[in-house]
Amino acid sequence: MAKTLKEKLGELIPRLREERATILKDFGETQISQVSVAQAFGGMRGVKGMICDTSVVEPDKGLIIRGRPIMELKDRLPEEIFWLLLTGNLPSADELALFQKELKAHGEVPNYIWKVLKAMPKTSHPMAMLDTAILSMENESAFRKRYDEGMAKTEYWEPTLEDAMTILGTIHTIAAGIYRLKYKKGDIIEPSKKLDWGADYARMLGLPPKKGETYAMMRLYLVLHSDHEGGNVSANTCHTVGSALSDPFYAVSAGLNGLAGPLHGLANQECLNWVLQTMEKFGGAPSEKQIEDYAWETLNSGKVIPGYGHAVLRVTDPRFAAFNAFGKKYLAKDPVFLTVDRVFTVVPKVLEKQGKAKNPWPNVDAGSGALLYHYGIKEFEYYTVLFSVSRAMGMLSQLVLNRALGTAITRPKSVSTEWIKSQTGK
Ligand code: HAX
Repeated sequence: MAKTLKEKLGELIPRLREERATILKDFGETQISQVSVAQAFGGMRGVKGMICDTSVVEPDKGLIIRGRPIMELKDRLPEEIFWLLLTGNLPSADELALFQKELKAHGEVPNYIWKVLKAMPKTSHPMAMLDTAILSMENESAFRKRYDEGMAKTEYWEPTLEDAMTILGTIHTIAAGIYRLKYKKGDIIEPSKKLDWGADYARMLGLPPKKGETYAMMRLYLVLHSDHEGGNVSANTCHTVGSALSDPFYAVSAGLNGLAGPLHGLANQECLNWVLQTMEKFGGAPSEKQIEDYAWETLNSGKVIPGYGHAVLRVTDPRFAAFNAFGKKYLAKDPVFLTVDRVFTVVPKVLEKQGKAKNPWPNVDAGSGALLYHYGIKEFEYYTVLFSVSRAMGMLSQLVLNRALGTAITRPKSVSTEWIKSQTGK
């Protein structure tokens, strides 16, 4: 008989705890990283100081989830990815069906969430709306209730998983509701009993299915954005807040607040904006020369070119490549997609010539917007909400594992500039 995710984790967690105890006992004093003054001033880039088992990002390969390069996973369902992130294996067909059923059973959005959202200013950013909704839903937290009743540390992961199911079961419905409220698209659409998570999100947004293409695009989008190891702003913030035993509603809402920054998740809204600006300036899909001129204009005015560069990656992001391949298959003649594709030919050369960015290649945000735009989501300030629905899987799987392994409260040591000067003799 198929096992539930909780049963699977219940079998796995004792082994993980044992492994961690052995590593700490045998290698606890082994050095794995050093920190330079530049790293201390520079966002701790490259400092190895935390554990994340759900995925790794290799500078020359990109995202690898549990040993599988993201390109191998691009045709999977997001629900399979969540299971993989947590357990290290893909679910069987029966396990997947059971998990999807469970997720739907957690799918009711409390009515007060819609009231909170409707009370927000009409000009609120959709990310502020999503983060507020998730935070407001803290009222539902199983973790908080169990903690208040008094639970053993070894049980922390169980209500964390329960909260994760509640967040994942509802976040796509909330996100779709925000879209329809904010952009006056009509009544909020109720979740379906039949469709999978990704397809249902597309349906609740009110997008025409276009023979299932829209559903396929949404599944791909949700798979590609699901996780990006533990040190990025949203994952790291969620981890830090969760490490204080704040429940998943607090932690995920906090992580999403980080995702709302233009150097992180908001880059996708900035990115399509930049592409549309070039199109507006040149009256349609611009030529390579026109894109080159506009890229220099952007750089010379002291701005970054959104969608390019990365703190870790040093090659074209495979997630960009996956979006680009989808675009070439289904919307090759779309002028916005054509422009994105042309920007890809031109901008890396411009950034290389400028010589500042360590990575001149596109990241995930450079490619996703053209697809969303094509399938009818024209309000690009909404794009980070789509990213958030997906990234909730990564943040939540990391949270559950950290509670299972009893990861300590985050507390790195900061030093003062005076201390740095005293160490360097200046
Ligand atoms: N355009 C212009 N300049 C860029 C650049 C770009 N796309 N990418 C990097 N640079 C510049 C940096 O601003 C920095 O300049 P200063 O020395 O004047 O400060 C210099 O090149 C070195 O930066 P880096 O070491 O290559 O990059 P960082 O690790 O500091 O930053 C960023 C990584 C992703 C924030 C950066 O590449 C950037 O701002 N890119 C554009 C915004 C973007 O696409 N963000 C999304 C990233 C993916 C993500 O997290 N999505 O959620």
